Amino acid sequence: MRRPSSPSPSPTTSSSRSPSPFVLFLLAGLALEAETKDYRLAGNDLCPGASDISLEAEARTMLHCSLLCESDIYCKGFCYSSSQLLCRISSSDVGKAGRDAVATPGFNMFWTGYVKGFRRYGEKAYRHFASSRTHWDARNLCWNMNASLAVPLNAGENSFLASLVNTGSFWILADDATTEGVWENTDTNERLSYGRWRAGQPDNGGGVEDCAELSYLAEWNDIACSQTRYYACEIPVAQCDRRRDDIRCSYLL
Ligand SMILES: [Ca+2]
Ligand SMILES: [Ca+2]
Repeated sequence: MRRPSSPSPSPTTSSSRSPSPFVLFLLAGLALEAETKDYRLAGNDLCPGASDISLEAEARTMLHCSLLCESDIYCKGFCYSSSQLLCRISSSDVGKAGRDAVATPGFNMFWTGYVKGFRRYGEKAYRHFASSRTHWDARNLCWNMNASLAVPLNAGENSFLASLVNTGSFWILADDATTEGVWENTDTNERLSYGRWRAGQPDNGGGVEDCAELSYLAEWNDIACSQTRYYACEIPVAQCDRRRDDIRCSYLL
């Protein structure tokens, strides 16, 4: 399974005005409401092009529009008109930086992915999300942040990731769905050379356990990919370039 598209890391500034205090208030509320997505004004008088709109619906407020986006796991952004009370949802990457967006008077465009709170370890930074998802959906939510589901490649990374939680377990980017018993990075299909399995694992329980979880004890176990777990995303810090206004730099604590 491959990543469907390569997100662009360096947005241009198409936004000429700052969000109003009212919008900032709404965004602060959203940050509390939604653990996994937050939204940032990406441009005034802009919308993604018609072919990038997956849903148009009436919405009484920008908050309502954002909640439509929140409830759609593939939503990457929306534009909203407070005069027409119209909400347009997009699941495409194009609007993230305002590039390829279309001048649309009266609409403000918002984009997801400006998530802070990643903690650096070595050349990567990680954040744990306390939101239960399937393995597939967890991967998508990380992609929406220009990140990927985290996978420890050595003992140091494994311990650091596990230290993000005090209890339970969460998804990591590892599966043996292609060839039973051969554990791969789910995005790249590259075979993983590291794995710290709990004693007796992986056991492919019931013949259906093809995705890996990492416990707070820093041990791996295989479970069915359709189960829901919390998850952690990672970004490669080495690629974050502050001189180019790379949004991934803004994720770091
Ligand atoms: Ca298996
Ligand atoms: Ca198992």
